[in-house]
Amino acid sequence: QNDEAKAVVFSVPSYACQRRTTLDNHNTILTDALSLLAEKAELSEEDGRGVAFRRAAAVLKCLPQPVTNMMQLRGLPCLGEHSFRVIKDILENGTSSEVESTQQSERYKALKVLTGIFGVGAKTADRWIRAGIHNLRQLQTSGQTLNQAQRAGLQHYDDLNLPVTKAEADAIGEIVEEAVVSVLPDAQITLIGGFRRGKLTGHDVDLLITHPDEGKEVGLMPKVVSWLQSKGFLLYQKTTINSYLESEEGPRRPSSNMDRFERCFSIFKLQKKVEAAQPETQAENGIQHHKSGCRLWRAVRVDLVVSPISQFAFALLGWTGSKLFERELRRWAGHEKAMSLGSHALYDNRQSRYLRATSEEEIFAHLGLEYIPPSERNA
Ligand code: 8DG
Ligand code: MN
Ligand code: MN
Repeated sequence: QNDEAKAVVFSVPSYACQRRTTLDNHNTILTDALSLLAEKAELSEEDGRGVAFRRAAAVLKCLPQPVTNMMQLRGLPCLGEHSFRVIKDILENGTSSEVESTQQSERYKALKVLTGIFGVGAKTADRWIRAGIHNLRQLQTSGQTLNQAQRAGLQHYDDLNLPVTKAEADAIGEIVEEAVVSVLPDAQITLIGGFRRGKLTGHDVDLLITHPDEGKEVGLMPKVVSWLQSKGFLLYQKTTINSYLESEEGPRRPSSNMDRFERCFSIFKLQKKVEAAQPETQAENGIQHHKSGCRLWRAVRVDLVVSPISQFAFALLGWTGSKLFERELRRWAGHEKAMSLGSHALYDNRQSRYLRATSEEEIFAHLGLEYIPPSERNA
């Protein structure tokens, strides 16, 4: 057939960690649709279905050109019947009826608004919806009790749903660096998460802290948090202390996704860069107002993690993402290599021992994978 002869056929390995996925996505119309269906599944706690759509979207993200013909999908991995149907719908009609009806559904809209509150997951949102709560106004007048995270999330709702820019991430990085170095000189901080993969915006700022001397990093997080708090940089924080070293049995096989680092989930108060053209004015009541009437700061979600240097490479790899890339790395390790990969260590089940690594390159080598740099982990 003529169509078939013209169609470019792609060849793609089946694990996302075997592929190079840059931010240069040639199939955003298709991947946005599949990602929305993945999100709908995740919000409905259908995780298996969610992963299936994420995997399908990831395959299309790494293709070198736009898909124009269903024939081009022959031989591609991870595309199930459902994903095929969605793609076909878009190629033939320019839009997917399932995506359209999802976007118009009251339940989906409510789930999006409510889980857009920091500290609110799918379970809580579902409970509220069943209580007739579909928006923020209804939540505020409902008398539902909110925990501290959710109260902060509601208070800073607009700011936290505004993308964080790279410039803002760098500004936060400098503040955290000042805090860290003032309580522990020679400590090192690294920007991780989406910004390390080259994204220009993100939903938060992720930072990894370590120290070249093993053990020096113990107890660092509470000190950093106190410093930040004393300078008024924190609108909210929740710190969890490392239980990995403290566990009585000593280091064990890392359980897939569990994290035992010192961590801090926080909301920063970030001073905005004031444009020279808009000088501050002094109002009669003595309160400083900005000429334009807008606030001089914004709230930003920040995740801090502290790792001992011996686990740094694993933490770096585990926190750089993307989430699907991480999931696929662990699946590859388990299914193809009989190894357990976590953000602390890599365990070889056949040799019954941990495999050491001081760089991400070494971890990929242990796993028998070609090295994929952060900018190509955007699966
Ligand atoms: P974004 O913020 O721009 O939306 O994207 P991102 O930076 O890729 O996403 P993220 O939600 O900030 O997550 C960054 C990485 O951190 C991602 O690979 C997943 C990983 N991560 C968590 N929570 C945990 C956790 O509890 N343990 C471990 N090991 N990793 C985690 O988000
Ligand atoms: Mn992030
Ligand atoms: Mn994060």
